Amino acid sequence: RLMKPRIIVTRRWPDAVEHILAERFDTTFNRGDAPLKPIELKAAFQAFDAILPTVSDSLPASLFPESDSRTRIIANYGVGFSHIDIDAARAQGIVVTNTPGVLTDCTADIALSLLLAVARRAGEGERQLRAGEWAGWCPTHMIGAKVTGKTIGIIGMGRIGKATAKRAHFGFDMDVVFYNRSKVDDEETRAMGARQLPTIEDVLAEADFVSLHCPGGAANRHLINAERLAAMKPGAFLINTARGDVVDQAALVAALESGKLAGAGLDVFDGEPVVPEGLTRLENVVLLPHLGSATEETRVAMGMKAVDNLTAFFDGKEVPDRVV
Ligand code: 8YV
Repeated sequence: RLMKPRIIVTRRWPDAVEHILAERFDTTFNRGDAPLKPIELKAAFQAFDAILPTVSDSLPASLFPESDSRTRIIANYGVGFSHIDIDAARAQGIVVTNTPGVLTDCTADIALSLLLAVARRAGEGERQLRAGEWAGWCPTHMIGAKVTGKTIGIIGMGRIGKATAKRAHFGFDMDVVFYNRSKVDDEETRAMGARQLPTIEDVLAEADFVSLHCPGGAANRHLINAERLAAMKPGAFLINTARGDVVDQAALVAALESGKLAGAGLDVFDGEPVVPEGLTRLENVVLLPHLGSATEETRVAMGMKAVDNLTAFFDGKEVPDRVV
């Protein structure tokens, strides 16, 4: 190539990856603390050959150009891409890539962290201690729910669902039941100590902990609604490290307030970074600011995947993690 492709990086990436991007491409970095505004993203389609967005850059159809997009590839930093209208991308012949695989372990670790923290009241206990309100050890102080030996129900048995199932089964001796749109290989299911059930309701009926690992977006919007929350076992817990829109948050608050659910552990929210007051005022929830993939190793590996996708694309080679 004669000219380096012009690309825009919408948020601050790990230094190691930014260096490589700056070397290989004519790179514009957003140095502000805030995400780009919709109008800036819209303009980016005319000014850049590639856009490298994150989950905080919503790209609905309305931001895509009607024709003559300069942008030919959107290399998403993250595995989930429900913030990008892929039909609009397809219509414009824009390639979309993601970063699968490299964040599986860390996201499953956060799912287990949330599960343990909410069951054993870790957040609540820490708040009490820091507030100087701990009255001392007592046999009946801050009693939580035992995790070991309980049943976890996984909704969406992809890479992260499987990694979560294995941790739960081998680490905490949990029974694993799951729902997945397609059939998971029997041998693989057995190896995880798991059972695939035909419907989401079947999973909800058995699970002490329900952990969500399906994609977000229109197809799964409010998959966990008031009706399904009512179908969960009394005193069960909900864990969400997938996408906020999979859960009807208002219905979740109601189920937590009524005591139907014992608690929830949430890493993702509908309309991030806004978290409704209905959730923040509750004691029986553990709330994290979307930390699933937030480790040095994983964030660098995610960036390197995006670099590989862009490099392959501009070299005219097969693009490894193409979703559109
Ligand atoms: C990222 C995620 O932090 O990969 C995903 O789908 O949710 C997280 O790993 C986020 O998407 C960054 O864009």
